[in-house]
Amino acid sequence: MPAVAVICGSRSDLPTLKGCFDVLDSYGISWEASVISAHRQADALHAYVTEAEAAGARLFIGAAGLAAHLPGVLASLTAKPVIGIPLDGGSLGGADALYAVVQMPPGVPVATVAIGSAGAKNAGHLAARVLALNDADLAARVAAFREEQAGAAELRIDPRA
Ligand code: RP5
Repeated sequence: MPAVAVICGSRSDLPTLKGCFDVLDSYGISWEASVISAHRQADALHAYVTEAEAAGARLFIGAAGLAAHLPGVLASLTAKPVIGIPLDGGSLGGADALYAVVQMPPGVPVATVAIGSAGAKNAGHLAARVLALNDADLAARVAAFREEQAGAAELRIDPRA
C-alpha cells in the first residue's frame, strides 16, 4: 500500500488533482488514487478506507466539489491525518465545497487547503511535511524545496544600476 491514498468523488475531479500527484512524485512519496463518491458509494468508501489503513496507508487526501462530504467522511473512518481539497465544480465557485470541507465539528479534523488546483498542489506539499516528521530523507527534500522556492522568488533591485 502506498503511503498516501488520494480519493476523489468523481472522475471529473481527476484533472484538477494532477498538481497534487506531481508534487507527491516530486518528493518521491508513493500514492494511489481512487474515485469513490461519498454520496453514491458510501459502503465502498468505508471498505476502501478500512482496507487501505490496515494495509499501511499513512495519510489520506480527499477531494470533492459541491456538497463535498468526502474528506469529512474520510476523517470519520480513519485515525490517520486527512487533508481535504475543496473543488470548484458548481455555480457557487467552490465556496460550497470549501465550507463543507473546512467546517468540520470538533474531534473530526480535516486539514483543508485552498479551492481547486492551488489547493491540490498544497495538499501534496502538506502531505510531505506531515510524512517528513518521521522520515529524515523526506525532511531533507522538503527543506530543499523551500530553499529552491525562496531562491526563485528572490529579487533585488539596485537603484544605482
Ligand atoms: C462531487 O460532485 C464530485 O467530487 C464532483 O466534484 C462533483 C460532480 O460530480 P460528477 O457529476 O462529475 O459525478 O461529488
